[in-house]
Amino acid sequence: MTTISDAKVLITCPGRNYVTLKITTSDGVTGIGDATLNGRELSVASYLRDHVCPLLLGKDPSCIERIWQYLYKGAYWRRGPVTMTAIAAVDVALWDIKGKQAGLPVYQLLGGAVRDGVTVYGQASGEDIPQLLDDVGRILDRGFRAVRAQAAVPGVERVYGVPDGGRTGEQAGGGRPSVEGWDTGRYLNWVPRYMATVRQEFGHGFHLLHDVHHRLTPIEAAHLGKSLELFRMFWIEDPTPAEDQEAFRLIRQHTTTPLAVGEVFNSIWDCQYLITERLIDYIRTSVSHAGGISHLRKILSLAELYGVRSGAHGAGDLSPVSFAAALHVDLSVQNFGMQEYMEHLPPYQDVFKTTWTFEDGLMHPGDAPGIGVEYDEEAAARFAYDPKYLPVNTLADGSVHDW
Ligand code: CS2
Ligand code: MG
Repeated sequence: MTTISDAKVLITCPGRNYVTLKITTSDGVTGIGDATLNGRELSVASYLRDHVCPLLLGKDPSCIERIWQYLYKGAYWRRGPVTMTAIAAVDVALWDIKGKQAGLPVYQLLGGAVRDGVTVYGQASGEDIPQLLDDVGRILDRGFRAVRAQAAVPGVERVYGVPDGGRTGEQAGGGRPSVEGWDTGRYLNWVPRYMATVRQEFGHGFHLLHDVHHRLTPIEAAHLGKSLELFRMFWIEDPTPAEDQEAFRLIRQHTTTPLAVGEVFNSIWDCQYLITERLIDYIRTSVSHAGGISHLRKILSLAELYGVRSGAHGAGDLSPVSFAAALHVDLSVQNFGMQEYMEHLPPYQDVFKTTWTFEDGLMHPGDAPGIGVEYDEEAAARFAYDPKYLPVNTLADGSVHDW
């Protein structure tokens, strides 16, 4: 019988930190999974290295669901971002191995493609409205059919989604977490103004999205949703901190702007209420933070019953392995909605050799057996781990606010 003969954790920082699990079988097949949890990378690395890798040795790599249940139920302590990211890394590495053994891309093992390609949204931002408009134009010129728009808010020093120094998607920094400010009133006044100019300038022939990043109260989110209705948003994302799930009922009673949530969720139990009560339109859990391909498929099957579509998180702090895995899932589920594409920063491609393609706004994971990403360990060794934190948000009185 083929068994797992090695499982090791690889950490590298080609521009940003990525943790990768590499599993090797007794007949020499390797598979990789993303274990990156931005700003808390070493806890997942230790969870895997100290507690999971030793348990994998000698197991049959073909039993993906059985190993998943062994790690989930066997730990006794359940859920949480660290545990579920670690389990996800094992799951994706095992799907990668299964694909390579079968000589098939993973999406074929998941039932095959239900669409030609995966619609992804590009990221547009600006320090002011003219800059934002330029950026939206640039994204549309590249062929994207969907754009997320985020602009700086006059009077607020730094705002989520507007990169400092032009490194789109890079938010973590060295030393102690940087402190950003927040002002809900200014934000609520400003967003409809810039969305109006985006629609005036570019029309309605593309999907427009926006990430609120958990910053509003339910009634403020309801107000934002109403004020954006004319601009027909594809979604507003994370309008409120989603620990309070009943809040979405209030938002929904007031607005027809579609709601997306879930990037900080890590299990089907976090999604169940919002889905079954039909309080959201898109569920944004990711492969790498929600238990891997096996668990995400269960979440999406539940969502399909209730007309909720997928919208997987695809920030640059999820490694190319995670992004490729998401493309395989997106291609194979009926209730796909939209995939985020934040584009990884160079020199990531020194380490991660990918096979995905982007054409006319659609992505495809490629037809290489497995996930379609190879990891260059020699190159990875050149980029040492670099501790970084996400920013913290404070209000004018110094109290901490959701970032
Ligand atoms: C996000 C992320 O992509 C998104 O929608 O909200 O940028 C998020 O802030 C990061 O993944 C945090 O590490
Ligand atoms: Mg987000």
